[in-house]
Amino acid sequence: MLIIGIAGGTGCGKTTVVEQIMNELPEGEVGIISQDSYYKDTSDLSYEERVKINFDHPKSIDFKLLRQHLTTLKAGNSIEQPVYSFVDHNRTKETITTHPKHVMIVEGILILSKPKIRDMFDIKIFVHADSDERLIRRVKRDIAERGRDIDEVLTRYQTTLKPMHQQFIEPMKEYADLIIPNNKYNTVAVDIVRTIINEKLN
Ligand code: UZR
Ligand code: MG
Repeated sequence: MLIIGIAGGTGCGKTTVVEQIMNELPEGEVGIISQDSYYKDTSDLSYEERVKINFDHPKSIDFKLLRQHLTTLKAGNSIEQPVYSFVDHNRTKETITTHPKHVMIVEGILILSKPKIRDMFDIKIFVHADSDERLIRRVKRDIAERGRDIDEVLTRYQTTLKPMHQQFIEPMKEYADLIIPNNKYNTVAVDIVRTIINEKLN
């Protein structure tokens, strides 16, 4: 099994890069794990309390469960990947059965921040986009898809997203094998990653 970790700040285009990598690869050979699925269960908190959680700090993620799941997949067994709701800021009751594949992609803002997780990746990728690009994408997405308003998004960006990015995300570039410049969608970089994966599959 080849495990690829894809990190990068919010709005850098991780999800798009992953989708493009998966496109054209043989169907059923590549699996995906999203860090978002591993936000800690916060059912014991009220909605008002959950909104105040710092979702950009590594401590909001259940890395223990993520590591357990990666180990299980590596051993050839399936896992029940939790499903997260950004609207409720909480884990849902559903899970997605995720089967081990020849290639597993793990994506998320903080996935390179823990050495034990980092060491499980065969290839570590950091997707870079300038902070203004990321903010623009974040504003558009949170309003369109995650039920936020502009004030909420901008305040969160200034008070939380930016400082957490500087502290926990940007420094992880140091551990990357590959940094994808993604201010504009980067087809060449995606082709390169796809080629590496295809080589492993053959
Ligand atoms: P990407 N996030 C939420 O907006 N709500 C939640 O309940 C949990 C997470 C956000 C999180 C982070 N920060 O910036 C982003 N906040 O999801 C990571 N607030 O997702 O890499 O797709 O931007
Ligand atoms: Mg994403």
